[in-house]
Amino acid sequence: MTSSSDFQKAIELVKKSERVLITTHLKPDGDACGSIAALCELLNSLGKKVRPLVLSPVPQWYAFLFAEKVTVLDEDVRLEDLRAERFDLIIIVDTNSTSQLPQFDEYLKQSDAPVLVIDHHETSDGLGDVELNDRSAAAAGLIVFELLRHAGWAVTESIARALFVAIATDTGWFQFSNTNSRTLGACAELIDAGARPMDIYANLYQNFSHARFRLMVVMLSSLELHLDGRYAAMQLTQRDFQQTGAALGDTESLINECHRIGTVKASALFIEFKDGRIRCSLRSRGGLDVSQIALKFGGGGHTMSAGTFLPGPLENARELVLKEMQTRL
Ligand SMILES: [Mn+2]
Repeated sequence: MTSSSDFQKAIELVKKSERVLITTHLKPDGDACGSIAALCELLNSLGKKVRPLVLSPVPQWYAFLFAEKVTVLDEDVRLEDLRAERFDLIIIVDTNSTSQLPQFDEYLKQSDAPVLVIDHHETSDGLGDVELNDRSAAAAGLIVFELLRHAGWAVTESIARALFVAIATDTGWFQFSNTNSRTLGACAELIDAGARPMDIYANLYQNFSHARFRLMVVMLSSLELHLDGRYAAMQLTQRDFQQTGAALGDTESLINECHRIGTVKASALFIEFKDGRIRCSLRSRGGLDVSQIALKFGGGGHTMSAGTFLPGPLENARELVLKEMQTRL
């Protein structure tokens, strides 16, 4: 849990700021998008100028959280433009790792604005002047919610919806072990504040494009089971993206599908990037700490959900992870 004095420091930082830049990790997920959307609305209501920034595009199924398209670094804005805007507060949500902030870490080094980090990951590079680091929080959005409660700032209907998305997605719609009374208690309050779970569920999970569904079918047909069915490996090549018409962001959470197989304790999804690197996402049912495997290759994450980059080609990356699974599972 975050200490009262840390909340107080964060509140002071926010209160004295005027121009705030908010960002998050590469490949923003529901927690990242929900937390940014909630903080933007909050800061606007407090009379601040807010600039949300993502390092790769917001997936289309989180677009409903934002009134306007969120600025993407390098696509819509360059680092030089950001420097010219002279922010007096930088907020980083859902990560505290330079490896998750490509290019933006350069900007951070040259900026003298104070940094507020709101994060719940195990790995930390200590990027913040003030940090709300709470590893027991199910989502960064839960810490944002507790910050608002602590400060007495209003939880409006759209803030409630955004924070519900953050918590619901980071708990796998309340399936993971981080679903507890603290998580559900916060969600109950968010529902009272206007979040509508049925609408949110439809927006998040019944909203596939046909291209994304085709990509899922291709991914599922690549499935291989190893170690008596305990380890499931799947892959997606650049060709798969071209043939299905899907984008990289369309892969989010698809890996979880193979955990419907009863024997599967851990899984990996290998995605071939344009530059030849392989992005490996890892999941476990909890018996194996997959963040240890990710860490070994320079990545990070949580016990049940982690990721890393691996050298290509695909077969090489798959072999590296299979060896790890053989010794650990
Ligand atoms: Mn998160």
